[in-house]
Amino acid sequence: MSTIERAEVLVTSPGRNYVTLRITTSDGVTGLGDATLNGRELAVASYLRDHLVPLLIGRDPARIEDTWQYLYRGAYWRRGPVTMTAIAAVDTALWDIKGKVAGLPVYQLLGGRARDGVLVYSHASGEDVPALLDDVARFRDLGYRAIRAQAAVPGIAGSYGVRHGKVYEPAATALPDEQPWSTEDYLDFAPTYLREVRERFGFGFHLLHDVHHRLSPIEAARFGKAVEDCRLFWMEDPTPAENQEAFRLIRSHTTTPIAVGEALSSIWDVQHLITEQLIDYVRTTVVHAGGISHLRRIFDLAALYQVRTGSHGATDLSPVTLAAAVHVDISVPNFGIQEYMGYADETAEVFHGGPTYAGGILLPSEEPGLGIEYDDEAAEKFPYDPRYLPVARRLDGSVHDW
Ligand code: GCO
Ligand code: MG
Repeated sequence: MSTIERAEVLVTSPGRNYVTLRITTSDGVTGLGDATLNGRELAVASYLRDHLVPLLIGRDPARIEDTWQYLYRGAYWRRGPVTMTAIAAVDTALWDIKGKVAGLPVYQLLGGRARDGVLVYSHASGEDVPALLDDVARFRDLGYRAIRAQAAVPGIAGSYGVRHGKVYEPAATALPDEQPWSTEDYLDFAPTYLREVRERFGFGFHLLHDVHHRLSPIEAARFGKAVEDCRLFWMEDPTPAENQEAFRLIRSHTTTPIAVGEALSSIWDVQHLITEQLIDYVRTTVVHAGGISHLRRIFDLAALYQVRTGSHGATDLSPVTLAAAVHVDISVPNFGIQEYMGYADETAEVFHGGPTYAGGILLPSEEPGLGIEYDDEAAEKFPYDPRYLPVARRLDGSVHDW
């Protein structure tokens, strides 16, 4: 029997910080799993290195579900982003190994293609409305069929979602940047630019918007109503989702579809959102929600309630997660859309391969396993670089949800 012989935790910063788990079997097969938790990277690296790696050595790499249950139940302490990200890395690496051993891409192990390709959305943004409109035009020219639109709120420095340079990167400072926030100004402004996007470009593509947890339930209801004529694909994270009940109130006021889940890490965190049909899209993904095995479980639950998938795919999720997500996306019946922002040029020096983009669609690699390789030599050029996400403060100085 093949056994797990080695498990290495690899930390590198090619454009941004990534934590990767590489498992090697006694037969010399390797598998990769992403373990990146933005701004808390080393907590997961330690969880893996100090607590999970010793448990993996000598185990049968083929027993993915058993290993998942062993690590989850065996921890005694349940859920939480650090635990679920660490377990996700192990699970993903074992799926990669299983694919390589079988000589099949992972999506074939998950049941094969349920569709021809994976619809993606990317991020258009601007410091003002003309800049946003130019950026939307650019993504239309690149063939995107779905585009997220965010513009800086006038007078609010560092508004969420605005790209500076080639890639959007909010974790940009060695200590958290404190950024101002005004709900009143946002609520007055955001619907106007979303409408301008529709007026200029029409309705022949999907338009998305991320509220990024900033509103109260009744404010979110007002926002959703205000943008109904823009026919958004979704409004994302209108309120912080710890309060699952809040979405009932939002829902009772608006038909704007709701997407939630990028900051949630288990099926229990999204249980009521799904079973009470309080959302339309569940945004959990491989790296933060327990890996391919657990994500499939969430998506199957969602399918029962006509909730579709819309996995998180920001740049702080490594190319290993993107590759794994696309294998899942192409194989599940209730796929909705996949976020895809692209990566910094340096990232491709470390992570080779992965899905290919054409005309608004991603296709999974046809290589056995996930189809991603890690370049140790290149990784060494990019040492860990501590970065934090910003913190938001209301204009009266109190802390808000960033
Ligand atoms: C998104 C997300 C990201 C998060 C980031 C936090 O929809 O892409 O909201 O931009 O802010 O992943 O680390
Ligand atoms: Mg988001």
